[in-house]
Amino acid sequence: MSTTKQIQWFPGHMFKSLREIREKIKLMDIIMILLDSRLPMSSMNPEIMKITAHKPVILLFNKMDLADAKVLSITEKEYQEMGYYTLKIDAQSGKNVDKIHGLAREVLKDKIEKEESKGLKIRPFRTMILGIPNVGKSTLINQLSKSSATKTGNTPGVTKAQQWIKLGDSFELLDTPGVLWPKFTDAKVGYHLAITGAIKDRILPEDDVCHYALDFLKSYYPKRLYDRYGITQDMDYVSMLNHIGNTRGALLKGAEVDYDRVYQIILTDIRGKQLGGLSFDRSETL
Ligand SMILES: Nc1nc2c(ncn2[C@@H]2O[C@H](COP(=O)(O)OP(=O)(O)O)[C@@H](O)[C@H]2O)c(=O)[nH]1
Ligand SMILES: [Mg+2]
Repeated sequence: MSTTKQIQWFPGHMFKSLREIREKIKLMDIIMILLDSRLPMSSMNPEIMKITAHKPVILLFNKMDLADAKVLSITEKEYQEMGYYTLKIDAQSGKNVDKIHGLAREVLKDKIEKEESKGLKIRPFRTMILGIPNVGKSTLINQLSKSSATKTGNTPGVTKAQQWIKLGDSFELLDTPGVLWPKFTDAKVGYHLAITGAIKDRILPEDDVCHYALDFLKSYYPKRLYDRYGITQDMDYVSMLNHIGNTRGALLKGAEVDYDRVYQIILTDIRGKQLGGLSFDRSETL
């Protein structure tokens, strides 16, 4: 994948957002980087790893409910070995969101002890929530703001600095977009991003995306593919599409298969977990 293509896909506002992050980073107590659990490598922006190298960071593997738990745990360990604190979450249901503050306290333990020994009261941690488009930033922000035990008034520090948004009692969020572009290693990553909805459907031709998706499922999750659609191993791509179109009634007038609808069926099924938890980033595919 050429650099030109990459820049087309990830337009100016993402570069601007990175610049803003770089400028504001010194104000932060801790940084939250959201990764997509189905793509924990491709959803990590390479620049942000450098920018945050000397800051406390927690990696939140969001959409854990959509990933293949076994593969995810392996990748999580790899990140931990790199020195990252990690947590798997499902921001939509709220699963593990209540553990984020505890993890942040653990990461900031020394600083907290120092402040407490001076008799200082621990204030909410200042943070940024960063991640690629659609990874779940807004969903997490909503969950964290709900998680307040006591919805009391603002602390003076908050009202003074308008750009800080209070997230429950635990965090103050800097009002930056926090949108990063994903890591591109090769064309496969583009397909993974398209399948999971991180890049818009119209960027890559749906036909190619579905072709890739069915081949991928055939290699890594054959039983689930065959069970879901009644497909057999000997079917090639077009036969699979025809089979799905016919059995699902995705037909045009004259009983011709409506391929656009078949693509939608496949992508909607994958994204909606009809084929179970899937992991696209795996050492073999990167
Ligand atoms: N299944 C699942 N869906 C999620 C999760 N978190 C977010 N979503 C969905 O992912 C989509 C994008 O989320 P959003 O918060 O808008 O992403 P943002 O672009 O990073 O702000 C929405 O449809 C959310 O409902 C999660 O943990 N699990
Ligand atoms: Mg958002």
